[in-house]
Amino acid sequence: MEQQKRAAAIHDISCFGRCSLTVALPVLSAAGIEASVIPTAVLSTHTGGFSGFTYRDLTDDILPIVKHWDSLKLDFDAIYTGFLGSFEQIEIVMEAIRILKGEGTLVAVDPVMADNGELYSLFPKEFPAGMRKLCAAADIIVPNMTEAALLLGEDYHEPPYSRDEIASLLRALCSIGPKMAVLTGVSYNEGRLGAASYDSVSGQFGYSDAPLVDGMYHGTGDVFASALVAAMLHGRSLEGAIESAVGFTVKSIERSSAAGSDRRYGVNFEAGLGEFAASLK
Ligand code: PXL
Repeated sequence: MEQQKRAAAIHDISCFGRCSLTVALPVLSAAGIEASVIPTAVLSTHTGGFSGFTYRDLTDDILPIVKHWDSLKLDFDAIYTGFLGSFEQIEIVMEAIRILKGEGTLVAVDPVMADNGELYSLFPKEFPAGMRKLCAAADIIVPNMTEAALLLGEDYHEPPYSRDEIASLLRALCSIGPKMAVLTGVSYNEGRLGAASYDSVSGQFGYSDAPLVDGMYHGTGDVFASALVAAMLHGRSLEGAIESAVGFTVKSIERSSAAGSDRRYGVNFEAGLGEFAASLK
């Protein structure tokens, strides 16, 4: 019997609007991975399109949780970080990684901070420089095109992109420190959207895409990155993992689009969990 994998997911809890931990936990669990959590903040909803949301910052809780886990000598096959609740949490999460990372732990950092060319208004302008340091401590990072531009101090532009441009962005992202980089929101042709990957150790590039479903649904970056981490913990190659994550994400978007759901509520990934889990066996 193969040993069950264990992951620590470090994200906020947005109580309504599927994203961050309300996505990461079910995706990891459905994939048979034991999921532990460190919540970075608790919000009544995510910040994308709702007004009046509550916000409880959990910065002071993170290291006590980590230190208690350390005293229990817990080990993790993956540490997967996403939305952080404050600028100070960047250093704190780096410390958490130093404490919890063991030999063979996959450290996946989704530098959640921006979209559509804009830094989230919640974050100070120093945030991307801080996030760059956290990315340096990762094995794999999963920025969208806006986050990649901010991490590299480059200008963002709308798609389409050229293959050369994406290849040079991926190389530059790996030169920050991670062995692997995955870029989301990559479109080479109008009407298609996907993700591109680069493994700086093997030198291999990958790309997977699908027909674009019109409009932007909230939480899709978290659906994608959670599925990517799950697939990698199941031993998929980086290219295999992006293909699996793109498929899972696109089908989730298609379901919500067909149902005419509110884009702020996130996507119906739940109906695809069984198929996703079976595909990893
Ligand atoms: O899906 C990214 C995300 C996570 N958590 C919170 C957010 C966002 C994006 O807006 O607001 C609280």
